[in-house]
Amino acid sequence: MSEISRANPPRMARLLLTGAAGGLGKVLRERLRPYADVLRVSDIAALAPAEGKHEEVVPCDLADKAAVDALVAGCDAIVHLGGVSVERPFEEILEANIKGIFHLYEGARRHGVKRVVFASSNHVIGFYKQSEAIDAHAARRPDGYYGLSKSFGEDVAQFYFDRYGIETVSIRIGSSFPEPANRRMMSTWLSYRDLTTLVEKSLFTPSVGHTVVYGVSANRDVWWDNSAAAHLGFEPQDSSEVFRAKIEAQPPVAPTDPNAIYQGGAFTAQGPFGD
Ligand code: NAI
Ligand code: 15L
Repeated sequence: MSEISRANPPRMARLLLTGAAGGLGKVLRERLRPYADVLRVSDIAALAPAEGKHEEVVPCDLADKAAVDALVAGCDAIVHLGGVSVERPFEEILEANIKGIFHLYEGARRHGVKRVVFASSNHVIGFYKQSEAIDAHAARRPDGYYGLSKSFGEDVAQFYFDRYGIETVSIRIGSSFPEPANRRMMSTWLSYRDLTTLVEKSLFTPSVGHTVVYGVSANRDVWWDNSAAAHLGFEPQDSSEVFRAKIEAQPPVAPTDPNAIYQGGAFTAQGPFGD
């Protein structure tokens, strides 16, 4: 698609941002404001107060179906970041991520929401080796309960498109932080600028059906091929290369370390919990 004009941005009446108190939520709360008359921000954690009449703050636990239904009512589109964002015991993931995404799409169906941008994760394919190159059609290989929940989320997105026509872009985010923290993230890093562009394109590109796209910057060594999502026109502008000297000054990683073997890195070796 053509570039989205930030000087004269496309607008909708009300956009919902879940997970707005989190790391990426705080970033996107600032950057998505121009795209809606009202940005409704939500989280289970404390949120900064609404900034004027163009924001609504709606606390909500994604595990609470009735609360999520009320949260979604009146929204044109949803950017869904909320949930447990790391590997945790299954019961925690079940409530926030698995029940949470079901509640979100049920609300979307009931209230006529047309578009969802889902923060999926590279951990749906985390058990591929770093020596492998994959695209969005590669069979999923989740690397834990967290990856399983994101894999389920992508299936929910596909189902609600096939059955109800609700369109979704599932962004398999790599590692989106101010800068890469280790050698693996030299490949998986997604800058906040590229994240923002990808979310914008995911919101406004027409006819996306259910599109799966890897959220990764233009790093030197990327494992993920986004040709299946070419219709989004996502062209990342940043690269982890500017951090290479800093990262390579870190102690070397043993070749037997999951961080050096698997695309999902250390997530592949976490849990099970409580045995
Ligand atoms: P984060 O952990 O900082 O933010 C997640 C937010 O969800 C938190 O503010 C948390 O309070 C909220 N949340 C948790 N359980 C909830 C519940 N039951 N009800 C309502 N809200 C709940 O994570 P971050 O880094 O901001 O990531 C945002 C999204 O992107 C997450 O879904 C994460 O899985 C996904 N993602 C992030 C990546 C990254 O590199 N930052 C990589 C891949 C995926
Ligand atoms: C994720 O899915 C996590 O939410 C994030 O905290 C990072 O660990 C990231 O993946 C990653 O793989 O680096």
